[in-house]
Amino acid sequence: MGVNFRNTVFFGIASDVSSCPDQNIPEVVFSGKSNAGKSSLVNALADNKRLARVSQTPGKTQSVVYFNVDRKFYIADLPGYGYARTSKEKKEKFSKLAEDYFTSGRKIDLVLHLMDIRHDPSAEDVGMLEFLNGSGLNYFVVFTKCDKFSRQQLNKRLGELSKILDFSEDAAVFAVSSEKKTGLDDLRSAIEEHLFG
Ligand SMILES: Nc1nc2c(ncn2[C@@H]2O[C@H](COP(=O)(O)OP(=O)(O)OP(=O)(O)O)[C@@H](O)[C@H]2O)c(=O)[nH]1
Ligand SMILES: [Mg+2]
Repeated sequence: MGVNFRNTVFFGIASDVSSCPDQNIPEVVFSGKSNAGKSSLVNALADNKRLARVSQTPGKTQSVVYFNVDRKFYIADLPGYGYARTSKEKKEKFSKLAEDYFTSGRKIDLVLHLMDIRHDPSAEDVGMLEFLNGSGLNYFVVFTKCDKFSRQQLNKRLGELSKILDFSEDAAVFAVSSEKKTGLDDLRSAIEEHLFG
């Protein structure tokens, strides 16, 4: 089919599940803790730094942000959990939106669960993977910010993480750097293969 990831455009935002767009094409959901690098990965995959808002301030993405990739599928960039700039109320709202997303009955073709490779997975990450394992949803585990490690450190770290985390046996695991643009081709191909292969 040949997905041109460079042809990715902003599609819209939704601040609750009922205002999410109609699903006429497949959907790939990016989930993970605030600051994990979700928005950066959207930009890196599309090779366009101006697409999704990235910030030093965690909690930037407060709604579901949709991107249309080459008119072939949507990326839904979920609000990161575990952080709120403002108030407790807002924090609960953000995480509720992320939670609701998976139980709303919306058709999700693939979940990319992102985790910063430098940090040990949070309780939410562990919970999310448990949920994914039991949900029947297809997911990829994506470790981000791998530029912080040498190749050797990276392999060691991946070994450690696979002991800490309960990946489903056929879950695909990727190691990427949005900054150094490594691991992106593998991830693009795997997404395309999963959706259209
Ligand atoms: N070194 C390095 N830093 C990265 C990488 N990807 C993202 N970052 C940094 O991590 C921070 C958070 O990135 P975002 O992409 O905004 O993270 P997010 O998951 O979208 O965060 P929320 O929108 O708060 O949920 C920013 O300061 C990025 O520059 C990477 O591959 N390498
Ligand atoms: Mg973001």
